[in-house]
Formats: sequence, structure tokens, C-alpha cells
Amino acid sequence: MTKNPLRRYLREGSLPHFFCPGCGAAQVMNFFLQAADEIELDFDRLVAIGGVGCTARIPVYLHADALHGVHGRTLPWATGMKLHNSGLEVVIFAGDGDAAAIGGNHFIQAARRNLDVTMIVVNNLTFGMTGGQVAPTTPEKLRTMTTPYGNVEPRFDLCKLVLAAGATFVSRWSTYRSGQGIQALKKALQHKGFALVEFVAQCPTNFGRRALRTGDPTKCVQWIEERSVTLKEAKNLSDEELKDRFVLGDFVDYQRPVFEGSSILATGGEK
Ligand SMILES: Cc1ncc(C[n+]2csc(CCOP(=O)(O)OP(=O)(O)O)c2C)c(N)n1
Repeated sequence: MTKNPLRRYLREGSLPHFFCPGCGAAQVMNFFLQAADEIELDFDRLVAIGGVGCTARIPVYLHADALHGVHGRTLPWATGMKLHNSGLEVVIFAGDGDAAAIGGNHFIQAARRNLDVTMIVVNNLTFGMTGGQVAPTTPEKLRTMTTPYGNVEPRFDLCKLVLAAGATFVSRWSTYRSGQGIQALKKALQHKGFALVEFVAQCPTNFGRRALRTGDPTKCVQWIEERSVTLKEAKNLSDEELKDRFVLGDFVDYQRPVFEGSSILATGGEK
């Protein structure tokens, strides 16, 4: 059997992986490898960081320096690394819980500082690894393990959050839109400054079965696609019509000074 050429980027000793069949995080790992391969990302300079969660496990499988640490603290580590060595290519893999719940404040501050990292968030709309609890990103009314009568809280829009905080590259796609997603990853990896690529993704095991009443990955992906609109389509829809939709597209891509060791030394302030 021919080996997948992208397999050379994986740490053979860490396989087989632990993702469930049809997992969106595993798909995003594949997208990342395709993007990295196409832009010839230097894996010797790559540091992949994950907190805790299914998505956070991705760095463990990559043939690169990896840090798999504690839930929600990926960005403090990334900040330390970039301040020490701005030449590193730091890529963070985070679940929506990791990024927006326990790690929410780090997420805002890193975007505000324009820390030069790529953050890939797999938004499966729940806390996947721990069994499917409600997350800040869970759409209203849906049933989760901890909201058996339906979620009563409005959800966070991760892209709007970091846009408001000052991120300089922000993009959201879904696992269904692989082509656009891979293009966005290529741009994010080459971007200087805080780059977020969010993927709305299926978690058939812990979100699908409860919220959508199906554990079929294809049906879960279809459910996401039916609720997705592009930025262009969204312009013709009211806030009410957009309430339950996923708006997909490249939101911003611009340059401003990044936060790194030399920027602190260059302030020239009085002692
Ligand atoms: C400090 C801390 N709090 C809580 C947990 C328990 N925990 C482990 S994974 C996880 C949720 C993961 O959800 P998410 O970040 O959305 O990633 P996913 O598994 O869905 O990819 C939680 C709450 C933990 N390991 N450490």
C-alpha cells in the first residue's frame, strides 16, 4: 500500500492516533499538514503547542518540537517562546474550550499585543474530550451533557472577539470547506502577527449524539454546512437571520507592529 506522503511529518512512534472515527480535529491536522507542505514550512523551526483536549493532542503527533501542557495556557508559553526567540514558528492547536473558556483572557491579550503566532482553533461547539459539556461556543437551545433542557446562553463569536482585540489575521472556515481552510492556513502561517484560523468542526461522539441526535460524522458536517454562510452572503442578512449561522471567510489581513523581545528593548523609555 502506498504511504500518504504527509505521513513523513508525523512522529511514527506516537501512532496510532486517538481521534474518534470522523473527528473534525483529525481533519484539521490533515489540513495543517497540507498547508505546511505546500508552503514548505521549516519543521526544524516549528514549535507546536497544545493545552489539554482532543484538538490539543495534535502537537503530540507532529514531527516537530512540541509542548503538550495544561488546559488553557498555550498562549503564555507561546509568549515566552517568542520573546526568547522570535525566529521560531509557533503554532497553537486549541479547542474552543481551551481558547475561549479557561484560556479566554490569554486569547484576548495575545491578539491585543499582536503576538506573532498562528492559532488554530477547532471549534467543535463543546468540551469534546471531557464528554460534551456546554462551552461558550455552544449554540443556543442545543442539548449538551450539562444542558439537558437546551443551552440558554448566547454563544461567543471567536473571530469577532479577537478582531475587536486587534488580531491582524482572522479567518473562519469549516471542515466541509477544506480548500478555503487550507488556503487560510497557508496565509496564516506566512502572516507576521497574531493569526487566528477557526474551523467549525464536527464532534460526532460527544456533540453530535446529544445535540444533533446523530453520531454520524457526515450528518454532523452537513448540519454545519446547512448553517454556514460566506461573508459575502452574510452582508444581505439581518442580525436575527445570522444568529444561528456560521459566517465563513477571511475577516482581516493587515500589518501592525508585533510583540517581541526587541520591541520591548526598542521603547527607549526613561530608566
Ligand atoms: C485546569 C484544567 N481544567 C479542566 C480540565 C479538564 N479538561 C480536560 S479537556 C477539557 C475540555 C476540552 O475541550 P476543548 O478545549 O474545547 O477541546 P476539545 O476536546 O473539544 O478538542 C477539560 C475541561 C483540565 N484538564 N485542566
